[in-house]
Amino acid sequence: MTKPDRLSTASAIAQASGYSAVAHPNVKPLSRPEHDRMANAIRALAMDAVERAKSGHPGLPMGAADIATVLFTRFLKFDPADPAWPDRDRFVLSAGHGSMLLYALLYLLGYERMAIEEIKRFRQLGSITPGHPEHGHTPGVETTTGPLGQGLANAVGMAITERHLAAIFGADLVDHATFVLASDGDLMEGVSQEAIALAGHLQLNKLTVLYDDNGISIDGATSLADSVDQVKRFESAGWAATRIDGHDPEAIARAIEAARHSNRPSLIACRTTIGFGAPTKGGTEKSHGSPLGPEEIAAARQRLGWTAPAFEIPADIRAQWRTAGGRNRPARLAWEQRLAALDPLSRAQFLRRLRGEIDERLVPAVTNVKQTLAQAPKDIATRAASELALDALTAALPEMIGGSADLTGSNNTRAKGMKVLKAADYSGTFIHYGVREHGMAAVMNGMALHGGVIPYSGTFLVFSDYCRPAIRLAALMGLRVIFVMTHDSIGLGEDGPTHQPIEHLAALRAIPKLKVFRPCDAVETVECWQLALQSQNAPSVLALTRQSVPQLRSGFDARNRCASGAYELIAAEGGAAQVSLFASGSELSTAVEARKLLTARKVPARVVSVPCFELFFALPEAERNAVVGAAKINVAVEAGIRQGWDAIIGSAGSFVGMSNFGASAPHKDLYQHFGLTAEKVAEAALNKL
Ligand SMILES: Cc1ncc(C[n+]2csc(CCOP(=O)(O)OP(=O)(O)O)c2C)c(N)n1
Repeated sequence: MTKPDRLSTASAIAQASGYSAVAHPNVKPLSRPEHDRMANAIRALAMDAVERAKSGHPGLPMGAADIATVLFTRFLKFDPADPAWPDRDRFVLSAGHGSMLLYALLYLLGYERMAIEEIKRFRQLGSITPGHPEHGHTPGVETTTGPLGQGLANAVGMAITERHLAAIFGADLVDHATFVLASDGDLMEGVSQEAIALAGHLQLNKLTVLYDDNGISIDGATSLADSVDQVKRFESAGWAATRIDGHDPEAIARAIEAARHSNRPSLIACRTTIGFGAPTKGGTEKSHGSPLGPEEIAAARQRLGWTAPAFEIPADIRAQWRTAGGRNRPARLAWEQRLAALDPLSRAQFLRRLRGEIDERLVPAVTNVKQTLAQAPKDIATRAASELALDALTAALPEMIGGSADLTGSNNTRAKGMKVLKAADYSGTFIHYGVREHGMAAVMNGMALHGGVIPYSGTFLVFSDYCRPAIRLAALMGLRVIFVMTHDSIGLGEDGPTHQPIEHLAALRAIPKLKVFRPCDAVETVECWQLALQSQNAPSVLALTRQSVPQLRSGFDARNRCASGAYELIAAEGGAAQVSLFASGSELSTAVEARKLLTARKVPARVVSVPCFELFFALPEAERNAVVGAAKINVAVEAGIRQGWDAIIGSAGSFVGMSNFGASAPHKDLYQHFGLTAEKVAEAALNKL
């Protein structure tokens, strides 16, 4: 489907309107021809890089070039000399497939590492220009985008964090905006609704979504599958929303200027032509995700009046882009002076938080809780133990921002004295995310990316499936986000099989880098919290019980025994162990009971607690072997599926667990019914003797 009307409307507006810039400090108004040439530099680089790579998405960069040019040359606050400047505005390209837009901008603006060679190596191994933008890989890229919708939700997390830190440290240090470029696909994804609703509710007025409203996706016109009025949709969620011609620089500037002064988050739906400038493929899905081809590129160059050879930017245009890139340097230097003038304590605290360094108060806080538990053991649910831990940890670490997807009382994630973060008071540290697990997880990624806070949240473990795309991205980006996931097995009881996790532990353990903790009692819960907080470059899940469990760790041990992922909890009695019993979480006590039965039968057995596979598998082989031990028989028990356990118990080991969905009943009946009992565990061992 072609959209010649849009193409010609845009060019007509372009020719007719003298470009009168909106007044803005630091910015010299551009003439319309100057603007066009700067935008065309983006278009040319996108066409050339995709062509050379023989893959990629030229349509979005070409269509959104005018929006990006206005935003980056006149509004966005950043300094290529310091891509990590904490008070920079954040720009999120939520439509990550349009990565060449971002790479072209970084090159043109003078980000040192984005040399033209990197543009030429678009999508090649070892380049900093991968197919979709990757945070931590390319300076200037704020977040990893590609799975549509995630970037928009990340941006909401960034905007929340900005408001929160401004409330804590003041506007002299924290005063920046967050901009998102989102596509049709971003807005079709469900996660966008969760994020938009939360942003509207929290009145995040420094958040602006620039919607690349080109009416085209991969299958063709979006009208094939969508008839949402996005402006009304955003308005109903509490946003200011407007529709403009996305090829009219003046209209773009006016809309951004209005957004800057809005008391609500802003949507600017920018009507654009995908592949703007490409004579036959522009306006159609043909320009979305494949090289345009030499002929179309030559014709597009002619149409755009672009005469420079591939990958070459005329010196005057380059100079204009570089001037735009350097224009915020005075603002950055002034910010650095304000930081230097701050009292030393506040400055140290601010910088420590931004570096993500855990305060030294963490370890004493953990030790304190462990000492209390040693003196007065507690047979409580691990979710309740987590609350105990959080009371101590959040008091010690003000950077912890908690929350729950409408299960606060069930997840026990709101610690004593935590104020709620809300539109009227952003200084709070607890977020009611509403029933929005996916949005919550993606928002937390944005918070961690922003820096200065450690986000954690709560939901039921079974709903980890609803968070999974964002958890995966947290792992891919190496972010410290912490997911408290309670009701971690059939042990939750009467809510039944819809709420009982079965395959979830295995599925989460399958995500590279993610640490899945399943502590067995109150002491392990505190230790796992410590490890999750110290895991600066990886996310963690804490799988916690609804039901009470006995405290198996008695006495005080200063070591964090969970740090090795698995350890011998109880040695064999009456000779060398013939049986090793392995378990995690609530099934540890089952293993301990089974050991008693075996010992009574004169079968020496040991019990190994396995709170975290990932940490265990990271141990050197000799240490792993020592923990696994040399008993003839290995038995593992976990109220989940077997998958993954063979790496510990071997394929000859026995597994007592679940192989099908659970049922609705009191939890003790379910453990009996599904055979998750000490008798069955002992029997599994005896059968092999
Ligand atoms: C979650 C997710 N689903 C599917 C895709 C594959 N995909 C990439 S772009 C796209 C849609 C393209 O349409 P639009 O968002 O309007 O981008 P444009 O065509 O304007 O570049 C799809 C389905 C994806 N990247 N993420």
